Amino acid sequence: MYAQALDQQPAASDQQAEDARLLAHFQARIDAEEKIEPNDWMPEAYRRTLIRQISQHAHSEIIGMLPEGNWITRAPSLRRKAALLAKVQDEGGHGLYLYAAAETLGVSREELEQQLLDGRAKYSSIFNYPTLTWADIGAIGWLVDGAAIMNQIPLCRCSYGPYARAMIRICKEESFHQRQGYELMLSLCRGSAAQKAMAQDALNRWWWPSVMMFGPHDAESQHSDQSMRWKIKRFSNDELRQQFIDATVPQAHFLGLELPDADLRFDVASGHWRIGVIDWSEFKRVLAGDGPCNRQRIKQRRAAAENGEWVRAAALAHAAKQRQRSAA
Ligand code: BYC
Repeated sequence: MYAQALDQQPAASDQQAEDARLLAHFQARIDAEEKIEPNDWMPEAYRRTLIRQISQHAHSEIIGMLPEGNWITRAPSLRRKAALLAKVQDEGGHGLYLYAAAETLGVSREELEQQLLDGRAKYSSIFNYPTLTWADIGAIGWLVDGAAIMNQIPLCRCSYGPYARAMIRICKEESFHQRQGYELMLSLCRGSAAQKAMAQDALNRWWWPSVMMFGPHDAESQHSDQSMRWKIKRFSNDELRQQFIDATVPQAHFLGLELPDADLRFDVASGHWRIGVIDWSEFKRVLAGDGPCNRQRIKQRRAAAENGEWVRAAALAHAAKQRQRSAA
C-alpha cells in the first residue's frame, strides 16, 4: 500500500510538470501571435471558452434572421427587398461558418442547436426586441451591425485559427449590412416628416439595446480578463462600446436625429462622447429570458426545427442512396 502510494506520487507530479510545460508553451505561442489550430494542445478552459463564445455568436446570427425576416415581404421596393433578402441570407451563412468553427473544438452542431432550442445557450440580447416599423430595418443595419463590426473586427485576430478565419469573411459582409442600414436611414431622414419621425422612433428604441450589446461593464465582465490573456478578445467590453459611441453619435447628427440620452455630452479633454447611465436591469431581464420577444424567438426556432425535420431526413436518405450506388 505504502509502496504503491510512493509509486503514484512522482507520476502525479510528473503530470503536473508536463501540464505546466504545455501551458507555458501554449501561452508563449499566443504571446508570439501564433494561431492555435484544432489539433494543437490547448487548455480545457480555452476550449470551453471558445465553444461558449463561438456558439453564442452562431446562435445570434441564426436568431438574428428572425426580426429582419419579418420585413422581407413588406419591403417598400424591389431594391430594398433584394438587399434585405441578401442580408438575411448572409446571416444564415455566418451561423453556418461559426457552427463549423465550433465543431473543430469537438462539439457537434446538433448538440449546439439542441442547447439553443432547450434554452441552455445564450444568444445576443439585441435580438429579443421587436421590429415594429420599416425604419427598424435601417436602425438594425446601422446600429446593430455597426456594433457587431466594432466587436467583430478584432475577432479576425483571435488566437484560434478557425474562428479568426471565419470572422474575416463575416466582417466583409457585415460592413455591407451596416452601409445598407445607414443608407436606408438617410433616405428616411431626407424624406417626409412622417418618415423622419419613423427613423427617430427607431433610433429611440434601438440605441440603448445596441449600447448594451457589448456586454457588462469591464468590472462586471467575468470572462474578459482571461479571454484577453488568451487573445480571444483584444479589447474590453467598455473599450469597444466607447469606440461604437464615438463613431455613431456623429452619424446620428449627420442624419439630423437626436440620441435618446439627455446626459450625452462631448468630453473635450478626452475627445470622447460620454453617455448617461445604462439600465443594466433591463439587460439582465433580457438575458434571464424576459425580454419583449425571448419566448417568441425560441418558439419560432423550435417550429423551424420541427418543420425542417423532413428535409434533414430526406437529405440523409439521399446521401445514403448515393453511398450505396457508388459502393455498388
Ligand atoms: N447578449 O464576461 P462577459 C450578431 C453574457 S452580433 C447576451 O463580458 P464575454 C449579428 C456573456 O455571454 C451579436 N449575453 O462575456 C449582428 C456571459 O454569459 P455566460 C453576437 C451577453 O464572452 C447583426 C455574461 O454575459 N456577437 O451576431 O467575455 C445581424 C458575462 O459577460 C451579452 C457575438 O457573439 C449580450 N449582449 O463577452 C445579425 C460576438 N453580453 O456565457 C447578427 C462574439 C454579454 O458566462 N462574442 N453576455 O453565460 C463576444 O465578443 C463576447 O462573447 C461578448 C461577451 C462581448 C458578447
